[in-house]
Amino acid sequence: MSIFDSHVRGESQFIDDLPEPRHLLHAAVVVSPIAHGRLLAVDTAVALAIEGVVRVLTAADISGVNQIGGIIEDEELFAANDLHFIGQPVALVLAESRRISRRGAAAVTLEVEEYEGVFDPREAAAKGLLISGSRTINIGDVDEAFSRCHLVVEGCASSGAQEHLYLETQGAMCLPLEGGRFLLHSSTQAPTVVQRITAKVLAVPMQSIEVEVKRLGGAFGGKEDQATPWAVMAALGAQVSGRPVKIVLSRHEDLRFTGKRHPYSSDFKLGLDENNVFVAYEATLYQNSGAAADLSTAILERSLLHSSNAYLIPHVRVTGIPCKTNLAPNTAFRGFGAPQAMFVLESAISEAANALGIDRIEIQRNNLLAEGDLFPFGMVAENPHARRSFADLEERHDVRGLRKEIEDFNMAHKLRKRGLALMPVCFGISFTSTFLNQAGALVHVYTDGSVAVSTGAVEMGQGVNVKILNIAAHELGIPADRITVTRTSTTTVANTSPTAASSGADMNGMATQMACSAIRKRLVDVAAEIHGCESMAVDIVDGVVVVGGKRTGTLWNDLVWQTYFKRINLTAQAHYATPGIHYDRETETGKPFAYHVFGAAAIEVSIDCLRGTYDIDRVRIVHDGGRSLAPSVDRGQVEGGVVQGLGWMLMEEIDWSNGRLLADSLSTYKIPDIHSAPDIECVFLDDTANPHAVLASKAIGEPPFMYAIGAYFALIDAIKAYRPDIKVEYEAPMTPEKVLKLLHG
Ligand code: LUZ
Ligand code: MOS
Repeated sequence: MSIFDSHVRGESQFIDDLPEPRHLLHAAVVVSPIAHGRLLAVDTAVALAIEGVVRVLTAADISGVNQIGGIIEDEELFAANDLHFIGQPVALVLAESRRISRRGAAAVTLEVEEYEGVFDPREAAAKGLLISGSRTINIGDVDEAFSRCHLVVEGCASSGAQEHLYLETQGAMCLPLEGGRFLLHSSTQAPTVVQRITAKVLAVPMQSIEVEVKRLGGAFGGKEDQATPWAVMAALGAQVSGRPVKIVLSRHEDLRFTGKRHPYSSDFKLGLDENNVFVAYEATLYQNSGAAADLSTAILERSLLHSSNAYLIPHVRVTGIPCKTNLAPNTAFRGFGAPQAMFVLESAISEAANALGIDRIEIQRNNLLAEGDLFPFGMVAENPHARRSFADLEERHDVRGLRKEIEDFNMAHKLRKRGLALMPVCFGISFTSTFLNQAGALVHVYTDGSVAVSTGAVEMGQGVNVKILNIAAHELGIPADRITVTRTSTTTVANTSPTAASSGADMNGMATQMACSAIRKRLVDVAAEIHGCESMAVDIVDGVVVVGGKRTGTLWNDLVWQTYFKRINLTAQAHYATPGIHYDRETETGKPFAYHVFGAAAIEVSIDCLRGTYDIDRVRIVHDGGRSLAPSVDRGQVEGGVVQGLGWMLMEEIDWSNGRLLADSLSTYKIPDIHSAPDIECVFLDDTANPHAVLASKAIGEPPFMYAIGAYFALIDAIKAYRPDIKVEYEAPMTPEKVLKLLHG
């Protein structure tokens, strides 16, 4: 039995599947039609005349503050005066049915004055349009170091946006309760954020808002911050109307209204010595943040902290600039700024390899982190498996032999060329905002021996509940089928961090283990009393009390009942705060991460030189996964992460025309499907028990995404086999159209 069985049977409920309460109102959003300008008037008369339209809410209906910005207070729930992007919410239509609410929204007319918009991050930076100040991490003496380099290469690299395309679109349903309280079902990764912002907008205390999350139909970062506005709107509608309100975005709305992965445009300069060892690296990252901060500053911080990836570079200066443009605020997406920064360095490595006329792999292998090396922010690399995973990968798949085989193939074939690239990954685990690294769990053992575990973690298909279940079963010594992991609720576990930063199982799992351990201790003491022995001699294995290594006749259920009978607490709450992490934003130094995840991938591609089409033939990975809490879940995360990364690097092209999203439906926006999912094989390094996470495990969610960066460079490798002297602009995604232009342009 897996907790995903209900998915297969179609029984899993998402927001739009919840039973609809009586008197439910449906809400639809009215948005800005222009990218930049002023809102002069909102005319709701025609909409209100439609039968079934109940109310139209605007900024004027907000009893608290019209402000939903989390890190920086720069984002209104409903635009009051100024319009900053196409798709920015202006009003909310409440109606008796979803269809009528949409008709009502279409009937609201906005009178606007349009201004020129800014869409390019470099243009925004030149005009001083920033979300907040730029930041620079710095180690060594970069200027001096460049002056003594054997080779210095410079260039630009840019990577595009990416749509999250979670299967379940954004949505929420709010039920007004008695006493001015609200029950808010939200498809969010961050129930506490939704609770806090809703309370602020509604001008009620947080205790009056109960946010409940059963599961999400995918999120990928897209519901870390951007599930909030819709939840707040549903709650505001419930507060104003006194009726339950549901809002669920259509796919088309979701694509147009919500932010994406941040596009970055960057300058790089990389210096090497005569042994091809990195000496100095300088980069400026222009982040296209969109029209409001959202999580952009945190994402930029993670970019800076991953700008040297798995490499040792002694002299580094990297500056990140969060540029304010008239696009929907861009937001968290698996990798959280790290992929963008890693792409820049890999582009620089490519330039260096070109200049030297050698394989990129020679440079990569030469510069991987070793024990005790320093990251540019002063953290010491501890147990870095960068060299080991890279070497293991090269050996296991005979990369030298493979290179030769590819060269032979390319000599023998004129119109089909193969390419190869390797990609090492080093990803820091912990929220870069240290205070977010805390989690909670509440565990109840009931008198029939069944167990309910609640944590702050949100299940979004990543399998965190399976892991928590396994941890509880392990700690209590009972079969997993005696345990259930309940919904996530701000009433059972309070003040939670978003389920994000790959840390959901690490932190909530640790809290679960602590709570289970406390209950187990009480049970063991009772068992010792029953059997007249020391607690030390007692164990619980497979639901049976074991004394001195021998199974007794006392079963888990008896033990639980006897413990209850003795009036001993069968509930425990625990709080976990990741120890030993800190970061100083003044000096840009510290130990922001509990540990790093390492690994390496080899990606093989082949291109059709007449058409520009290509195949990803093979992805081979060696991944440092610690001791897995759920091996099939981890394998799934690696495979899914790689395929999602391939989408970003290769095929998902997002463009805007004057701020209007061009590919705004699934007929024009294409993500990898089963046919474009390559043959992926992942070997997990053994004996890499991690001392910094629960049961020696390692976080899995985000790191594999970045292996896919190798595919971009494998394609360049293949293109160069056809046109050796081609000058490449490092602009991702590498669509077949771009490949064709490079081959024949
Ligand atoms: N979210 C966040 C994240 O708020 N802080 C982080 O450091 C982070 N990292 C990865 C993904 N989401
Ligand atoms: Mo995130 S990108 O919500 O872990």
